[in-house]
Amino acid sequence: MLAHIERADPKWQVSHWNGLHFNKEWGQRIIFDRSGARPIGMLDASSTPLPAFLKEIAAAFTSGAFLPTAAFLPNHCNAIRYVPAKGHFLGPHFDDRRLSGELLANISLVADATMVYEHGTTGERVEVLLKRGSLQVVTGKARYDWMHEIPPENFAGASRVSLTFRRQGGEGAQLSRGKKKKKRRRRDGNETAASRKTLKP
Ligand SMILES: O=C(O)CCC(=O)C(=O)O
Repeated sequence: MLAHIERADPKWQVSHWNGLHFNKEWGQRIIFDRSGARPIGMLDASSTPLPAFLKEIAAAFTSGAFLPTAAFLPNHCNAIRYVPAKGHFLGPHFDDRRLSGELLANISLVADATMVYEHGTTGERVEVLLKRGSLQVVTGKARYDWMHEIPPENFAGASRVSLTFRRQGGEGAQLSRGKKKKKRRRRDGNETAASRKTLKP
């Protein structure tokens, strides 16, 4: 799996979106405009639709054995490579409900890490150990009411790679949500704690 991720285009890019790390992504892209958010087609012709190795991975957890992912049809995936020595981390965020549906499926590779969930209203914090090789499924309240983050000190190894599958646009994504609050939303496709408070689940 790792070799596929490394080899597949596009190349890793330094990302400052929700923290600092390397990122690459495949599949359906969404942009925001005056009408909210809408699909604008694929990220780039060479890497989309989802490469075969990602479809194979998704098929493994959407084949029926793993509920609630049985009906999940991901059309977008991003990989993140964290190198703690470079100060990498995942900043606290909600995945933007205008972009993707309720279900997020996330695979941890190379090393364990501890993700911290923080309730958007109460500030309650819960730690979730993401074991190397594990699949995390985020849905319901965990998806909409709790931010998630991985602080720099929460990586157990010298590097960690994750794959996150989503259904961008289409059913489930609430494309017109937050339209009136546009100025308080980030253009890069995620919700901050402040902007999240302006939305209802
Ligand atoms: O690295 C992870 O496990 C989570 C990644 C994530 O939350 C994201 O890509 O939005």
